[in-house]
Amino acid sequence: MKSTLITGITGQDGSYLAEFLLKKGYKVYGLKRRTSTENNENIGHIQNQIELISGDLNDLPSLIEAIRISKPDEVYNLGAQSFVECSWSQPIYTTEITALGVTNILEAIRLVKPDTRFYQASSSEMFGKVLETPQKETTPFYPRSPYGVAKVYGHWISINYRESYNMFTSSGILFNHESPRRGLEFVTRKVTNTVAKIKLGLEDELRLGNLYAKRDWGFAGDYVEAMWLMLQQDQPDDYVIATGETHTVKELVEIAFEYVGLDWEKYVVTDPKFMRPAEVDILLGNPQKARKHLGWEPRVSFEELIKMMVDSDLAKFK
Ligand code: NAP
Ligand code: F7E
Repeated sequence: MKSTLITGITGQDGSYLAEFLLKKGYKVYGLKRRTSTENNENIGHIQNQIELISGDLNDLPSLIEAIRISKPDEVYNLGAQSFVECSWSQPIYTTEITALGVTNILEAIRLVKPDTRFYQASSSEMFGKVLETPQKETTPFYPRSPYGVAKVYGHWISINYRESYNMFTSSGILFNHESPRRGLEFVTRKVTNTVAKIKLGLEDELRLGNLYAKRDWGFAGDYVEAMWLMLQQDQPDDYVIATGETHTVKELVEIAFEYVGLDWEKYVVTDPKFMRPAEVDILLGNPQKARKHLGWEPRVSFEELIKMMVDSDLAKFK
């Protein structure tokens, strides 16, 4: 039985990946930081099948201990301060977890079990003020937020450990991926959650920032399979994971309101509070390499994704 350690197991991707690896027959360990109240909403349904280890990406001894306990064949480093907007209000903290945290977990692996295969959760936010469209593995990075800068560090330190120590480290440059388990502050879930509330008479407006930003949005359940595929290859490498389609925030809003039979223009209010100091205007990924080498394809379309999320939020409030 293969053993795996997932950092960020309580998050959106961590929970889908844990489910996926359990189905593949893995023994699944998850690193979980201490919180004052329970936040096991995403993993409650599989909690008796996984083993949680207390630790923090900012605390090297706890990571060393987690590697000792789990003796992993594969580590998936999904833990991060992942909300771009928050990275301006907490830039040092974001750097400590999202950038330096990667070195901490790589060091723990190098010291305890260097033959472990390692996945780093890199991000399309590294492309930022894009230097070419669509973006692919060779597109130069131009991050636009402290989060994006931290992810560039995490990406390069993973490559550096591959080249310095011959460790098996692969990075997935994942474009935005969403699901009913997405955090409520991210725009897709903010929209679907508020649309559900408006439909049920629990809310009367939706306040948003830039409606014209474009993103390449896919379904998180599809994307975790690509993470696993990267670690099953003969050689470590880096891959763009995306749908190859881009849509504006406005299109997302239109689909969600139309699905419940409401006119979005009656409810959406533009609020400067949600505008960013530096915006990423357009992201559009080219997933050719993943298609060719991993045989990976996204399955859920943009429209299906939004409808799935609206349905889930409606069911929750009903
Ligand atoms: P998420 O839902 O925000 O989950 C982040 C996870 O990291 C949570 O489990 C969180 O734990 C954990 N975490 C935060 N600080 C930590 C710390 N100091 N020590 C240990 N764990 C910590 O993010 P996601 O959407 O699942 O994304 C997974 C990874 O992919 C992240 O690295 C993200 O930056 C990256 N990524 C995401 C996307 C996307 O579109 N979703 C795209 C590209 C890359 P708590 O539950 O305790 O907060
Ligand atoms: O914003 C615009 C906002 O916060 C998307 C993370 O998973 O994907 C995610 O980062 C767009 C931006 O995601 C609101 O300005 C308008 O242009 O949902 P988001 P993100 O910043 O793209 C990448 C790939 C990651 O790696 C990150 O971890 O939507 N927008 N109005 C808004 N965004 C939010 N959050 N809230 C608004 O009210």
